[in-house]
Amino acid sequence: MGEIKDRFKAETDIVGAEIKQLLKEHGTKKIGEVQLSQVYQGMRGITGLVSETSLLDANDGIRFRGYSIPELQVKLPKSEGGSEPLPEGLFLLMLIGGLPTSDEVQNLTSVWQRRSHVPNHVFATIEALPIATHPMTQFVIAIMALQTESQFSRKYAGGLNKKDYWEATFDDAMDLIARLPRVAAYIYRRKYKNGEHIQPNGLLDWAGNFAHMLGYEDEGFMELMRLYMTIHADHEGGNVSAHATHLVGSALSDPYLSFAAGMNGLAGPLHGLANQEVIKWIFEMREELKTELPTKEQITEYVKKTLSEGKVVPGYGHAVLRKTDPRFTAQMEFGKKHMPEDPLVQTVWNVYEAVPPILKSLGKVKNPWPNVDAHSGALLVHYGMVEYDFYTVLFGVSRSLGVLASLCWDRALSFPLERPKSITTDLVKKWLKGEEEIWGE
Ligand code: NMX
Ligand code: MLT
Repeated sequence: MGEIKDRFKAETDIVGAEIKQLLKEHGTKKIGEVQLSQVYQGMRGITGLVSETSLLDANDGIRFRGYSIPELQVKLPKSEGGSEPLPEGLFLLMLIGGLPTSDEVQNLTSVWQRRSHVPNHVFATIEALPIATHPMTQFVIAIMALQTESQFSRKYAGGLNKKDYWEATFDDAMDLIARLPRVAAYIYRRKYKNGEHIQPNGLLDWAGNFAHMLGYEDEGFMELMRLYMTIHADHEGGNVSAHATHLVGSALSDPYLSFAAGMNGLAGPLHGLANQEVIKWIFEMREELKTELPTKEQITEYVKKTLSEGKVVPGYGHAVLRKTDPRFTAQMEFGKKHMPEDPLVQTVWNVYEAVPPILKSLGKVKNPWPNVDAHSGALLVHYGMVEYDFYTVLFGVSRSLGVLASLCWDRALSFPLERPKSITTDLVKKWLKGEEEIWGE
């Protein structure tokens, strides 16, 4: 653990010094102009954040410290006999910056195992909720219950020197990531498996142990979890869960409070909840059409019906991407390798052929291609995880890796409170008439 922390500190010191110099020399350089429409329309295209862990290209998709998903599938360490990357490796890459060795990854697995204890009051808090409570709500409440363990919060209350914020943040991030699989598995087993809980297996990696605690021992499912936890981990800094975590963290709210905020954002249907919406939509389509494998023509009609009801087609479109999401492609490759004959998986592929031309024909959808959520559910159903309300929790466990690594960087680089300026339409009207100025012009 000490070694990871020391390497992180050394790396952030170097980058921190570079940023200082860079701002000294180029701090007044403009990187874009803001149009009025962008202010009203979700700040699309406004560059306003720094997030060191990953970068999204509209056409190429996500790169983690410069590496694409197919590259990481080759270069990151795997479990013995496995072929999918271990998410521990991705975390080290995002946190420190270089490709880790197998020994480093194994060491992190052990560190997280040692830090994975979840206090009883967290389970008691979950138990106090009605069983019908959505798993994402249970997840967020459990994270809030875990906040009693925050070292940052305790140390800050005791008078923490600014220069030590990063270390308490780092310790909280490690503890929280280590504990999340146990919390998530507890919610799953409580809600769907009669409360028959499964103890952790200390011989397994972080994602493998998560699969085990969920109750899935199939090696195929464990491999899926390794891939799933890797590809959902980060999507640069502007997506709702990453941005919310960063924003709340900028108030020096501790990592538990900040991550819970991010997870509340992930629980929205336009963000992470889309993974449950996709499979629900496909199940409803199959039910209505009374077939396991609808034809492309039938899918086309069903998509048109969805749109005519004023709904979005879940799993399609993106605020930044303008091509098929490489995370969709990685899952499609997994499906081709492990379950090419599965009718649900084939349906996902048929939907992929049917939807883009229809969305294109609307003329307003900027990206008609599938995102990560269009595929994930069908792979999970294949291994028997049919409880789709739970899917966003899986996304959330994975997302902790990126947003908490980023939060460590935020504190190490001493990023300030985030506080953009807002305006009113009344001010805009006066500004357009030349009667008032907009601050910052
Ligand atoms: N189905 C129907 N209409 C769509 C879709 C879609 N999949 N995607 C975009 N549009 C509409 C959008 O609602 C908007 O319509 P209007 O002007 O009537 O309000 C118009 O197209 C322009 O939107 P865009 O600029 O293309 O998309 P935006 O950046 O605003 O939103 C999403 C991005 C992801 C919110 C949007 O594409 C969407 O709602 N997709 C479906 C939900 C989904 O899959 N979300 C998961 C995203 C990935 N994740 O995990 O977070
Ligand atoms: C994500 O993974 O966060 C989503 O693709 C949404 C986004 O990037 O805006």
